[in-house]
Amino acid sequence: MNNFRKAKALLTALLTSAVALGAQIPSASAEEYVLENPDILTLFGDVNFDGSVGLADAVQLNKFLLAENGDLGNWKNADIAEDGTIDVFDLIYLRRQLLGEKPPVGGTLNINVADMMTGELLEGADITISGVIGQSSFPLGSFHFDPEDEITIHGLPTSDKYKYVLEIKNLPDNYGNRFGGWDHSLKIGFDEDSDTKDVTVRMVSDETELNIDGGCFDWTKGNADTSYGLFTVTNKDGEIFYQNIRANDFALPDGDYHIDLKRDTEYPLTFLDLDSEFAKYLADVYPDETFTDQSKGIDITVKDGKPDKDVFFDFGPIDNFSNKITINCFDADTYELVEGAELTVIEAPDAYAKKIADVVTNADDIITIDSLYRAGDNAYKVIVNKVPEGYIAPDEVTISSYNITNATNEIIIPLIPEEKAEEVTVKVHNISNNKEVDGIGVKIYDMDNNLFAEVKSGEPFVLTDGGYTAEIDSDNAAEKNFQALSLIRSVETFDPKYTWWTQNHGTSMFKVSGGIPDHSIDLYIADADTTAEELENYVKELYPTANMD
Ligand SMILES: [Ca+2]
Ligand SMILES: [Ca+2]
Repeated sequence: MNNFRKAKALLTALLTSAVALGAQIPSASAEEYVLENPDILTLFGDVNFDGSVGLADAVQLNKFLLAENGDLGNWKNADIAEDGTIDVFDLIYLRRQLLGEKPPVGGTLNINVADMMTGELLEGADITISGVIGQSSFPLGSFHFDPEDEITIHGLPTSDKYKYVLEIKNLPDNYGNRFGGWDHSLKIGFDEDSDTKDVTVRMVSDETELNIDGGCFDWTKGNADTSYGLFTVTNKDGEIFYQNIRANDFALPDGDYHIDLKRDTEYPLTFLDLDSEFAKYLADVYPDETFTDQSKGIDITVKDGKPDKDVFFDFGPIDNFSNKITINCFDADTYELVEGAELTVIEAPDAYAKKIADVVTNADDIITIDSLYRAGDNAYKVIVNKVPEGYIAPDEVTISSYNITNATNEIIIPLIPEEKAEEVTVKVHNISNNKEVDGIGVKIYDMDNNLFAEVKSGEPFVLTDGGYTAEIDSDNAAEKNFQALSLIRSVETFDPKYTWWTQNHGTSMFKVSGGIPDHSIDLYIADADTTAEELENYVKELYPTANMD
């Protein structure tokens, strides 16, 4: 039991997780792991369990049979005739095999390394090969690929319990960068009816044009995403061209291919089901798109370097999932619902901008709109067409939602009684001379970071209650030969002790409550040619307690 050679265990788990992350497989050292259960067939004839079959194996088997040495490195490997006992017939076969009189028992793996596009065999790759059974793995050796002499391994178990992992350790010249699109490994097994497996590792050179557009398409958000899964690409004979490539653009030579997608996302999404409610919704909002059943993958033909279609897998929400929005339109002073505000709800205002409802608010209920399928940034916009007399309201409110999860997204429209409203003015100061500069573009963002309004410094405007960030439009400032500065003061105390300052992005946070801002909104610029040293002096002069860290 003590002379069992060390082997790797748990490599399967390691490979799986690394592949899922699209990460480079670490070069697992065979010495790091010990195969706890040695009663696993790894290589027919490898009696002493050193990873290869040779004369030493016959010697050890002979000693065992003569009872000179009671140990076998791996008795399963020694049972070449596969009859459950170790006897002289196993030794006879092994001897004849070593003399070339008998073919090796078990399967044969032939490995080539070739360019993806030309099929030309490549020199310079080192490949480490491991066998995997269950959660354990065992090394079969490292090989340098030579185009004159493909890598061949005999004596392998061929049952479907056994898989073989090829890890590419060194890359041929000019195949360094693109190989990152690969998973750095291939996991293969023998076909049921054959004890020979030919594998070509196909590599994409740095210069290869990625001629296939691919990815996943999230139709709830209307955008492509590469993080939702991994492609497996095979040709019509089942040969692997890519085993686990991040769903993105890739390269293929002319031919017929099948592409499957392995889901690799935590998002509550599913492949588009053509019979779902969501599919009917898509047909309505994207009338020019055609959708096909992709549940069994996508077939493409590449001819003259061009595919007959793109490879995008369509995703939608899980069946019976949708979102709803509620619209809460209330008096900012009394918090009571306001009757008679006229609103229009627009879906996907930045994309297909579909009007989904015209509503008039009432004093009894919050408005609810359900069965909504749009997610992402600015999924919905409510345009405030008209409010009862005496109220000031925002022109529109947008809402973003993360995913379609039967969530309720609340749209809040506070109406400010005119007599309660105080006008808000953003002041922009030139720190070089401490004078206010009017007419500088300022963007007002709400707490969800949606652009709420664009104003000019010095010009009064009205804001509904809520938290906001005012930010200098730095392009506009630059056009006027200024640079925007950030002077962030302690938010908790609003003490005029500025904690740090930086160039390029002048921002200030403030809150509006009952139509009244909680503090004056001051932003800072400097003349464009002001040096960093000058700036520091200006800040120290104005604010001696400023912390420059
Ligand atoms: Ca051996
Ligand atoms: Ca036997």
